[in-house]
Amino acid sequence: MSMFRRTLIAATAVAAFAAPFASFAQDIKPRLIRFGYGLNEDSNQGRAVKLFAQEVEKASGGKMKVRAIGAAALGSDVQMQQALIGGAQEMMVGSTATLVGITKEMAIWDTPFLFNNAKEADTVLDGPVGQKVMDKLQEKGLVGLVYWENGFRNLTNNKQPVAKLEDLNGIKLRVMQNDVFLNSFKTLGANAIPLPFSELFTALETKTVDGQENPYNTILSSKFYEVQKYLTVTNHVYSPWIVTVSKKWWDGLSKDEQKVLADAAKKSRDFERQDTRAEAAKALGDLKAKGMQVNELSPAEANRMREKLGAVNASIAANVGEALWKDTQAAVAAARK
Ligand code: TK8
Repeated sequence: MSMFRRTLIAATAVAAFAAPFASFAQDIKPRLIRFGYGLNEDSNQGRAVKLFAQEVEKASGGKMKVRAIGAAALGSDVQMQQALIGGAQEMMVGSTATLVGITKEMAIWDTPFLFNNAKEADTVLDGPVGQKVMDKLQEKGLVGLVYWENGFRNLTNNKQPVAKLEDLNGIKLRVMQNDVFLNSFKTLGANAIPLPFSELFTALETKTVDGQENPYNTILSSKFYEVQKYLTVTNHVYSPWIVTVSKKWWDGLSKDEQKVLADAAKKSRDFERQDTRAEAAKALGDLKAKGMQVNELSPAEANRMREKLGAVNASIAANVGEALWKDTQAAVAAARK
């Protein structure tokens, strides 16, 4: 056997052996990633974090380990954001709405009735406008990786069925800690009370508040049906979740390590959206079966609500900047074509 052939065989053997363990040849160190989230482990959020963890372990040859910590055990969205900024926690997922205090541009996603369907949301969030808003986080010590779907939000309460605007009068309604949500529901006549999600179940149970608004998936996975009788189909806003990383920590990672996280985040996004949509499609039936009384708004009442909520648009545009407001409207119009 010639020297050349022998070398070739040896090289091929090494390549064949090394291929499945390609990550070992990469610049990857042992890393522990504390990944916090607010919902229960048994939720669309929990399932997607689990998938992310598996993908990271696989792609890093087991070197990078994700410790998933749900049910707000590491704190509310706002508390975790601060931990990421300070470098005390590596990753989290939560609503974009809870980031508005840090990055005001995030409020663009709180525009009532911005998207008519999930396809429009995906197109705009994954497009240049979504990226631009996400990149704004870097100035504040956070790196955004992907948007996940929280979903279209619907109203529940324990007082009475909400069939018309006036039925909201005086209802103590928990809203996210964010001025757009606060103003939106004040405008509709509710007594809007900002609270972190982690305190919501107890607040409903003890009747500190009468109602709340969240996607069907969350109403189901957080067992709000145990403490809420009435559900009104309002779809008043599409709520994204966003996966974020501590910039302090991210900047110390190698390019290969950053790529492992970015790729796994994309996989988790695609999985999460599918899983969430499949669950949402049957969740309303499940909630009825659990005893919730569900009503839809008449087209006339839905229009009244839409028109009233239009009043908050001007202040959103002023807060996020007219340029971003216009770019977003144009991106939505293009996605609609
Ligand atoms: C979970 C929250 C939740 C949001 C809310 O941490 O607060 O109502 O919808 O998903 O981010």
